[in-house]
Amino acid sequence: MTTITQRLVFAGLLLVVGLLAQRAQGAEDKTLVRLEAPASALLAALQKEGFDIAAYRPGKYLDLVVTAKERAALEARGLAPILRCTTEDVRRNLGLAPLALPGYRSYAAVRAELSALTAAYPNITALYDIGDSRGKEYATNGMAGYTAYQHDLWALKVSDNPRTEEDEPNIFYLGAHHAREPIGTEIVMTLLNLVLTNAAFAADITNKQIWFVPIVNPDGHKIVYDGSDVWWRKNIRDNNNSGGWNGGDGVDPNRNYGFEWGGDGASATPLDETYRGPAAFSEPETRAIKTLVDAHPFVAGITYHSYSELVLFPYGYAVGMRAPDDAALRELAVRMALSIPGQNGGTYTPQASWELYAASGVTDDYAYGQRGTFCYTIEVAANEFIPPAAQVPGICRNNIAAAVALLRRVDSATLTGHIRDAASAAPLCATVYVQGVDNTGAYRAPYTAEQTFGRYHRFLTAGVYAVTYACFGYRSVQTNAIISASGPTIIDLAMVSAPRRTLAGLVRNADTQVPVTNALVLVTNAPVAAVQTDSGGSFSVTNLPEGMYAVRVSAPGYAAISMPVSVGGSDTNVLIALPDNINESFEQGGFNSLWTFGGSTPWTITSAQHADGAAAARSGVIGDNQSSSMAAMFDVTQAGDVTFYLKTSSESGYDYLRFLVDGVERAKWSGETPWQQVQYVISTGMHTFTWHYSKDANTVGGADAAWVDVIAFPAGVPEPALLLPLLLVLGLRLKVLG
Ligand code: 0X9
Ligand code: ZN
Repeated sequence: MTTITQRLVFAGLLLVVGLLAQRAQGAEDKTLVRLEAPASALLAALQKEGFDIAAYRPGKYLDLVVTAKERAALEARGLAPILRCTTEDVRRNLGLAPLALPGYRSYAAVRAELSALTAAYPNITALYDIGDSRGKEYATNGMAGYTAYQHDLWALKVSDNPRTEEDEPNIFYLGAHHAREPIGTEIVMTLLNLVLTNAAFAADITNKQIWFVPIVNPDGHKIVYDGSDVWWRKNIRDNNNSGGWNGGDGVDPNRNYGFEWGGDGASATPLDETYRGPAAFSEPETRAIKTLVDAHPFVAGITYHSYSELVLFPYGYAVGMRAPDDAALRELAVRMALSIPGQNGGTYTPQASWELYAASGVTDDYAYGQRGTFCYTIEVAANEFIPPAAQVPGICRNNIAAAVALLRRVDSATLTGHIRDAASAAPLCATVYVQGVDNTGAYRAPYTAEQTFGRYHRFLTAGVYAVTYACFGYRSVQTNAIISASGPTIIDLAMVSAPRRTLAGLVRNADTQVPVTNALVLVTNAPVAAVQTDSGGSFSVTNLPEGMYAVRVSAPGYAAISMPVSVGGSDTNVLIALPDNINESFEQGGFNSLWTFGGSTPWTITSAQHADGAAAARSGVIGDNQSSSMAAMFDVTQAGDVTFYLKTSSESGYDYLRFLVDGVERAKWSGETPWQQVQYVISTGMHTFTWHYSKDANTVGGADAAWVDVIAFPAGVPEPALLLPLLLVLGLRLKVLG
């Protein structure tokens, strides 16, 4: 129960909070400034300090949106920011007072135009409400501060039979993820009008399904369009629970997608312009795009941003992340970029997104990494987010050829066809695996045929490829495909189901030969349930189609092992010998001879944190730009897993615990992570396992440490640390001699 005084105090507090919020909103004017010939480390340093990065051309310029205070701070450290654009300039370019130029469409204008086009072309258009904006969600939930922000996200589909999902490739064009980049909306609307009114697109309308989403972030678009804040970038998530939009709010929609969400170049701090949100797809706007992209097999798409005249392709989530389809992605990027004239001469520049800067949780990484869509980010305009109204039609016109090249990409150098069951002709979601493409580069979800028609599309570069079609329960098919730039290559397939067999086996202790009860047997590459061994150590997996399988066997107290099993012409019987596991729980008060240490400080044993027992290993106390690592060397005699528990308390996104096998990173963690168990597959042979904690140039987060506990090594023989230097020397000798 509250008293009157409590209520008055509460009301007073609300008033103060409201006033503060208003001040934050109105008080700080911003400008766009340029740092010329930026040093190579400058971008990362300013990003980390939370500066609002507008554009970057390595060695040429780094543009920032700054307050007067931030600008002075740049000057104080010897940098020379050059004024490029004031708020007044942007307002003028937008067509806001004092100069009223009609240059950009409002949300209402876009909405009305979509309706008018739908009415004018009823046979080839369908308008879909694909979701609510953040503001509409709040208003619907009764929050009075958001009644002015009740927006829907609109998608207009152009195709013959537009309300039917047809056996035709889908292509999308998205605009205005970022509020201050309304030119994306103008380009998408230009393309839409062009496709509908120009007879040259008749064939595209007949044989493709083209989707236009002119405004992905309508709440933010309104804030800029109204002139409330022409520098606004994000959506309007109420980060500070003030009940209305103000300067402390918003999630960057282009950091909120659920592929590698929460990685590099995305901030965990709500005040930052690149705030990633509290979780992947936490925002209704990105969820709406996810739903759209997941519901249709898009072959290609463009998401329009501004500025700096770039054509960017996946991946972008971390530096050096080459996509498996890099060659084909790059080929189209180059073609598109060369077709777009720059405003000051030349053409757009093609590059992988990560070559610009690492940014995780972006649209194109999700569409490509999860769905296989050739998705591009095009940064239009030369010099500013919002070019003068008079330049908008020219920029839009200049971008048409590239958009059309993407639209028609499917008509050349594509492997396509249908995959069906030979007996029933039912469509099959088979995986289409291309040798030399799918086994290179960073992870991407496997390409599969879609489920309604069994149709698949693979964009490739011209050449000859070995292709494997695989579908659980069917005999795999291998073939060669000749891909040429002059048109698609069609391979239709009728897959034959494989005979079912039983995989049976006996699991025994490798030393004593005693049967192992309750061992878990899992066929890792087939959708079948795990089975357990009975009291006699026996197991059987029935109804398994003939094929090659990876079988993982584990039991408490034993090392987990993985083995390939070929289930062939008759039922298969396997004998499995489980070796004892080698466990390291750090309970003996010191490190045994297995361990070596590196970096500036060795790891220690602590009782303050532990996943089991009373102790765990903890990284050494280190300073900025230092590291602390511990390593163990192991001769793995049977392929299997290494598992361990870890915990970190560090500066999120900068200070990391890394786990490396033979110097190659398997995973990294930072920030406040509770104890968690992880598992990595290890092949046979001599391996070095390293746990490495390191700090960047500044800042301490949390306890500034990492902990590791309960390591279960794969089956094998530990190599005592004393041997390590000896082996290295021997290795060197042998090399010199040989
Ligand atoms: O940072 C962004 O979201 C995009 N630039 S913008 O100025 N329009 O905000 C670029 C995203 C490109 N993708 C990656 N670098 N990963
Ligand atoms: Zn943008």
